[in-house]
Amino acid sequence: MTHRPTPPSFHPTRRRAALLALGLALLAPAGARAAGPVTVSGGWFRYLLASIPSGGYMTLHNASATPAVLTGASSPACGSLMLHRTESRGGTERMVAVAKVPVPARGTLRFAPGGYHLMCMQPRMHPHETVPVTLTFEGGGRVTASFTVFGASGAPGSAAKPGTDMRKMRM
Ligand SMILES: [Cu+2]
Repeated sequence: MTHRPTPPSFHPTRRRAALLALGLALLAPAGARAAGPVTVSGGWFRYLLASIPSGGYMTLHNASATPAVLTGASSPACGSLMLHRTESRGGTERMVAVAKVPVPARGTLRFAPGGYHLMCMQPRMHPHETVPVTLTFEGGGRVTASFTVFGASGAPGSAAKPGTDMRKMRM
C-alpha cells in the first residue's frame, strides 16, 4: 500500500463542487448582480419629531441561492441613515451600529422594533407620506423601496405602543 495523498485539486468531491459553482455562476442572469436578488416589503418609519431619530423597519427577502449582505442605506429624507440593532442585556436595551447585516440564502430577515432597524438621524418626513430608501449590498447591488411614514404609534400591528413615553420608545 502506498501513501501518496491525492492532490487537493484532483479530489473528486472538490472537483464536483467547483464544477457545480461554475454551473451556478453561468446560470445567474446578467442583471442579477446590479439589481440584487433581494426584495424589500412593508417598509415604514416611525416619525416622532425632527429632532429625534426615526426608526425604520422592513422585511428583506433573498430569493437567490447565495447569502446577501446588507452594507448600507441612504434616503433623501434622513440625512445619514444607519444600520442599527437593539440589544437586550440584563434587562436594559441599547442600540449598536452594525456594518453588515446578512440575509440568508432563500431566506427572510425582518427589521422590527427591538431588533434590527434603520436609524434615520435627521428625519425630514411627515406621517402619511412615503419616502424612498436605497439599500446597498456587498458586491454593489442596490435596491430602492418606498417607506410609509407613521407617527408615534407606529405601523398597525407593529411592536410600538401608542401613548408611551418617547424617551422609552423601543427602536
Ligand atoms: Cu438605532
